Amino acid sequence: MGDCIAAISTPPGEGGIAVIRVSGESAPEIVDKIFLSRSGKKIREFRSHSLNLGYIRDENGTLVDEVLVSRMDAPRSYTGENVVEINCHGGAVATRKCLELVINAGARLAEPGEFTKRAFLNGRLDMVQAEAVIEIIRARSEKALALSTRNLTGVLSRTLQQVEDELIFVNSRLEGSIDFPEEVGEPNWQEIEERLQVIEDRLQKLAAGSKRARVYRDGVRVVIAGKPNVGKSSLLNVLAQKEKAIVTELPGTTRDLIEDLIYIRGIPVWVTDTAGIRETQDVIESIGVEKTRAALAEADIVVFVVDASTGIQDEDLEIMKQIEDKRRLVVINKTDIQDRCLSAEEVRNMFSGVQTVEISALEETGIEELESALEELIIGKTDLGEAEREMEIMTNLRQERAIEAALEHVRDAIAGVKNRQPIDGIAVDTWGAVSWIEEITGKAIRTDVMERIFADFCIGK
Ligand SMILES: Nc1nc2c(ncn2[C@@H]2O[C@H](COP(=O)(O)OP(=O)(O)O)[C@@H](O)[C@H]2O)c(=O)[nH]1
Ligand SMILES: [Mg+2]
Repeated sequence: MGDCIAAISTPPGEGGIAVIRVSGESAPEIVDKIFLSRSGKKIREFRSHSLNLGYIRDENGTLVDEVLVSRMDAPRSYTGENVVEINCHGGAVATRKCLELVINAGARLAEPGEFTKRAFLNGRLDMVQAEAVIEIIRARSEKALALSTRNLTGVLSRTLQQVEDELIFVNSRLEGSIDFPEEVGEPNWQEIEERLQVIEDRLQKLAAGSKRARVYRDGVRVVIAGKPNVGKSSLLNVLAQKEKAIVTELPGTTRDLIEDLIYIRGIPVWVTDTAGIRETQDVIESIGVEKTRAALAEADIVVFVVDASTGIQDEDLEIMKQIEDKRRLVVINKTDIQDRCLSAEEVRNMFSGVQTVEISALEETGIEELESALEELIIGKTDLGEAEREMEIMTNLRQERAIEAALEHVRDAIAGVKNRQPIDGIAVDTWGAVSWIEEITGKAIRTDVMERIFADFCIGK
């Protein structure tokens, strides 16, 4: 540390503006070497957190770009160090040239994530917040973005802090009894157990909430299945709001898998339209049917489409058998046709109470209901209480594993208390839980883990 780093912090390519971020003790002096302000002032003389117009010039005094320069003094900056940001006109060549001049003036090119790493090391962000920065950059839906932003503001950190405080309190009771058996005596086992149970409950809710939140980041695979001509491709087109798949009145039109990313109530959903499953002599169609089987095996959720105008036929029964162990939903399509011969009740009776939704892909009715049913199938119940929503927190795999590990230690500790095991064994578990929590927040993170996390960032962040 200590040296001054620089990078282009805006995405590559042409844009309205590009920002070069320079961070380090000597950032103002370095940029001063190449900056000529309109007011004639040096950057050092600017007020902190103000914008100043001027020019970047090269070694020969030639002007490279007209820029706005801001200075943010330590510790009130992104990294917690002195930061100077140069807002260039977005041209790729001029921006690169400015960066080159900053480097020649004494800064070093930043590594991926190095700005955020410095923010962490300077205590501006904890590890959860630093990781939230990655998630925010990558968020693919508004809901995912909102959940990650909550982490940046410290919701997860605060929750973990409370759990840690509770654990440390329990520990102090246990250690007191270990270190001063004469004075302190036996711990109050009932109190310890109750407190541990509260901790278990919180961690448990956190684990469940983060699994739910993960769906918003990673999305799910939904496969539309059914016999030929029931309206699978029509349904995909309605969901995707575009003509993604070819629709004809000929059975066996769709032969290849057709996939699209759509958003259902903020959840990224990869929907796959498949070839209708049936016995066929057509070589191409039979390859399609094979692919369909493979897609079904990988699906998180299967939307099984049946045709209200034909009723349930042997082919439908066959398909239902193939998806028996899947999370699924039966969509009764073509309900616009007058002489329909299939009711939702019949379907439920036939398929042991499976959930049904009636739609018409042609007239686009029932689509709202279908989306609600899918949302519920994907994230479980949707009428969550305030407390459960609070626990809907974006975690990544590392954090999720650490929460699970902490939870396991707490459960072992509770079992230990119940079975009146030796105090020091129980204390080992409660300390174990603490150390997993500190691994998440970064208080006790290993250097190699930290390096790996920041390496995941892009340059300029
Ligand atoms: N009346 C009616 N016809 C539909 C509906 N959905 C699809 N179709 C028609 O059914 C035929 C087959 O549709 P398609 O989407 O290609 O079915 P797929 O083979 O399951 O993909 C086409 O002629 C569609 O226009 C619907 O809701 N109502
Ligand atoms: Mg089709």
